[in-house]
Amino acid sequence: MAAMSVAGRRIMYLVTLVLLLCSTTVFSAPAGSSGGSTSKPFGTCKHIYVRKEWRDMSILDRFNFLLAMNCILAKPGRTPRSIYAGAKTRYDDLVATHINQTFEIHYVGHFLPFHRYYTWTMEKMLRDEAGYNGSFPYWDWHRDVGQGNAKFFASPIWDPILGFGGNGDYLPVPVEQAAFAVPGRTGGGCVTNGAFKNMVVNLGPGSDFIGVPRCLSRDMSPYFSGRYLSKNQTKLTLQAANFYAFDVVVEGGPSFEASGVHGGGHYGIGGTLGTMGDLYVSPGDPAFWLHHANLDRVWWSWQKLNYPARLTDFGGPSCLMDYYVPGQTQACANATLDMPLNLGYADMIKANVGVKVRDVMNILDMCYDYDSVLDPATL
Ligand SMILES: *[C@@H]1O[C@H](CO)[C@@H](O)[C@H](O)[C@H]1NC(C)=O
Ligand SMILES: *[C@@H]1O[C@H](CO)[C@@H](O)[C@H](O)[C@H]1NC(C)=O
Ligand SMILES: *[C@@H]1O[C@H](CO)[C@@H](O)[C@H](O)[C@H]1NC(C)=O
Ligand SMILES: *[C@@H]1O[C@H](CO)[C@@H](O)[C@H](O)[C@H]1NC(C)=O
Ligand SMILES: [Cu+2]
Repeated sequence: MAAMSVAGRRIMYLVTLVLLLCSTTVFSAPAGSSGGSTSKPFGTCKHIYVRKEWRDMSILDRFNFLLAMNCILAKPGRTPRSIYAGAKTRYDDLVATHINQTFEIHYVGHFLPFHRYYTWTMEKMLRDEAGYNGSFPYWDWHRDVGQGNAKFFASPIWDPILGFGGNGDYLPVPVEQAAFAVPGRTGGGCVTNGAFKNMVVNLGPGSDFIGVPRCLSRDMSPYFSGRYLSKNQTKLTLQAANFYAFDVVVEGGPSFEASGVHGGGHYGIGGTLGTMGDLYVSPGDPAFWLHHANLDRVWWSWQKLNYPARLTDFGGPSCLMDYYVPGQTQACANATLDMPLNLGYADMIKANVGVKVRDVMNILDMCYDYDSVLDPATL
């Protein structure tokens, strides 16, 4: 116990230090910000940053990542209060953008491109505004799911000291919600340990832009993750013949009976009462970035299975759930590679208006890569 409190005090000391650096240090301008409007909004890569699984990162990188994330959580944001009254921090700039566009960026063809750019933006913010220079982490679901509750809860991702903290205490769901509760949910209360135990979720719940400041909560369902994040589901996902089919299998249907890997992470961590289970405000849980980085890795893995052809394979509806059904008329045109992606006040490419889907099709253009890809033949 003595060792733990020494570690605890050291973390407190370093958090204080980073918060100080965070508010005073000026970092280099983002890539691409010097050339004005250009056909390459991400600029020329000076370095390709390689993303790694959380537990494969060095202890120092993990430590610094958590500190830098706390920096973004504390740093004053850019969203004017007159626009979103509850947005206070740089982190909230990202959450507000997600809430604002909830029904424009899910169950559409550009779901994956938007979230690729969105996750890249968090990485860029950590580097340019919080001084982080380590690997950006992803969560390789397969290491934790499908082997029972104990294995899931013991994941180093939830480490109470060098991790994102664990589940919340069990809370029953209100009677009127019981029929729609996430199967296998086990928590619902505040996260009480780890690097984010004191964080405040300012925006939401739901689409509330004034916001009810509250704790980060988790309502884990190892069962749900086991069902939708096991190797068999990833294999099915990677077997999709074209992007349209790939997007459909990743997102699944809007029900717990027809989820895909995307929902497997959201409801496996957030359940019914947790932050990750809230469609609007889910990026309010820092675990969101690990899940979405792995989702992005699954897309990159799929692209690599027929490379470079799949760098331009894109499609799907441009408005919510407007999927093509033979014999029926779609309400909107399909999404195209020229579809703009808008990050509002979270944007890290200030000098360039108009990042489009085509700009994010190749992660190497965005100056990052993954240390490994998945192959359905070996899953
Ligand atoms: C950041 O990391 C990269 C790759 O390890 C390295 O090349 C670069 O010099 C580092 N930058 C700083 C400021 O430490
Ligand atoms: C994958 O395995 C899980 C756990 O056994 C099961 O619940 C799920 O239905 C399977 N999914 C597919 C796509 O086979
Ligand atoms: C949208 O894409 C689907 C699948 O490629 C296609 O069958 C459909 O005709 C397209 N819809 C429109 C409105 O272009
Ligand atoms: C909210 O989203 C709309 C697109 O639906 C966009 O035009 C607007 O700029 C966004 N507002 C902010 C503050 O991000
Ligand atoms: Cu989302």
